[in-house]
Amino acid sequence: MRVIATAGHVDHGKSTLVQALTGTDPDRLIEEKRRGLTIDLGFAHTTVGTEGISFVDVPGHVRFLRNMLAGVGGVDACLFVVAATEGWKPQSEEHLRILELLGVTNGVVALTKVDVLGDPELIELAIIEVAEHVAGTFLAGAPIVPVAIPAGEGLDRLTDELAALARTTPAAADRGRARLWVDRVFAARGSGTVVTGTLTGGTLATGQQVIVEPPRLPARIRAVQTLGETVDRIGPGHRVALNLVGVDHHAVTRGDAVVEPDRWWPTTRFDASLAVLGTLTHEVSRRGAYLAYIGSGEHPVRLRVLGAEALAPGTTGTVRVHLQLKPALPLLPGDRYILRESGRDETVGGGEILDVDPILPASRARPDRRVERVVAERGWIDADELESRTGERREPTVGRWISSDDALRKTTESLRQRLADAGPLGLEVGSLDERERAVLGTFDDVELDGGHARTAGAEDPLAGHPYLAALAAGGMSPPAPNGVDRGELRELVRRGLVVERDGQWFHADAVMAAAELAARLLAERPEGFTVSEFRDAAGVTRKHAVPLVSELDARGVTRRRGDLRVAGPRLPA
Ligand SMILES: Nc1nc2c(ncn2[C@@H]2O[C@H](COP(=O)(O)OP(=O)(O)O)[C@@H](O)[C@H]2O)c(=O)[nH]1
Ligand SMILES: [Mg+2]
Repeated sequence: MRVIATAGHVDHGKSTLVQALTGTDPDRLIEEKRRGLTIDLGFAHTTVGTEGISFVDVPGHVRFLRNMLAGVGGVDACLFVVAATEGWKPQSEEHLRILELLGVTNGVVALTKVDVLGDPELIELAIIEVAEHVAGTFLAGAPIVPVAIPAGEGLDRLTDELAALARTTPAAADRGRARLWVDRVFAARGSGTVVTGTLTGGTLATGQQVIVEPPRLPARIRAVQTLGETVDRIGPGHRVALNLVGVDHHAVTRGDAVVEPDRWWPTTRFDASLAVLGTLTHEVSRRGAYLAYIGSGEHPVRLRVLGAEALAPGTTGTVRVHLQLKPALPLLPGDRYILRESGRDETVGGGEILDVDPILPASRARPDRRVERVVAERGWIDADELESRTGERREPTVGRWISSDDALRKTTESLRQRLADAGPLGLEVGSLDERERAVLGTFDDVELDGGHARTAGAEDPLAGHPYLAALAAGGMSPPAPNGVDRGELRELVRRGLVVERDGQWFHADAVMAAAELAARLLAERPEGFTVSEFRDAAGVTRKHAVPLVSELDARGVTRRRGDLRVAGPRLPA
């Protein structure tokens, strides 16, 4: 299956040709039939040889160019129509430029109305003229097939050429990321909202949850149709109608997109390349009322030329595009757009979207399509975030993060430095951000202990802590921890080297000595001892005797009975 758009000046025979090839009149509106003029997009399909072709028939009249633009996004190839009687006309030129800017690379040309022209020599001349106009474009060398539609002349050959076109045009790419730019919305009797479009990028299936952007409306696909048939699922490169549950048809408009939830990063501004048409008679700068045609939509935009003030006709540069009405569009690098100037009503050029989430100020932005640039500008980016912004999945560098080499090196170096500078306790892991923690996890010489990270094998600096020595020397009347780092003190307590009770700090050995003293006292007086008796026996003041005795109670060495301490279950023998 290939989706092929018609193109060419008004009245040159596009719709008549589609009808002749498919048997379906693409002009479906009453007004179109009355005026004999295509206003909006028309659709028809046929099979040539073994290949299915869906035609998107576009209006040729300049007044309906926006409808033409809504139809040509996502098509695989074009059927370019030029009437032999009139030859190359303004919208022949404009449509060709637009298709080229949109990245269409394949097509055939039909030279219509050769029956009116009659003279074979004039027909030859008309073919040569068309060949000259398409020289240097993607249509250079494409077959130019003379046809006389009323008599059916040339239609067999055109059909053969279309079959060859369908065979040689690459199938629409499947990136596992479906997007359907909506070109029609209507309410189907009894079944809610139906949207149609050319499906690109991936597969959609019945029952699937989707989201309509930019209104950001969740919906479920109740039914999928293509070529008038109901199917369970449909891949890229097809004309598709989706029956959506959960959205009102008034809430969806042409230009919206149906996408899978959570996979996109809808944006209201982007950086893009801009190729300015050589036929333009003036430079392109930020001054001007511009319209950007993206997907099937038309959006007023503000423009900032990057790295220069203006772009001359025939040159290509980069621009930052701000969507003025702030619709957040689900875009990806590689998407094409067309830029028109609404004041002058002229096509200015077009290009490729390069960055859907530009983070550098316009003065410094140098966008291109490289994923590495997106990573480098940020240093660190979550793998899912990177995918939503580039459409590409990259293996995380550490944890769920992808980092530039530079950012990883800087983080590694600073972590190493901080570990070295951390002092006896080690580096507090809680003080690190998520990325630093992920990098720390890759150091295999680092051990984690009580929320601190220390280089393994390094001698335990707390063992020789000066306060420990002072406490040991003080015995049961130790010095207060004046000037001792609170974190270090906490760590000494946590490791059981120091005991804290009621605001007093003791060496663990002093508590052991107190327990032995209690055992001796109780051997003498099994009925119990008072705090004062303990104080006198230990040769300390009340300040230390009270917390020591409470520590013994807490440990079960002693038990309190009135004013006395009696033997507890853990009294040393
Ligand atoms: N005699 C003759 N008339 C043609 C031919 N192709 C198109 N026409 C007529 O040209 C007019 C415009 O055709 P239409 O398909 O509406 O042009 P479009 O605007 O390009 O879609 C119609 O009246 C057609 O019948 C042709 O090959 N020979
Ligand atoms: Mg038409």
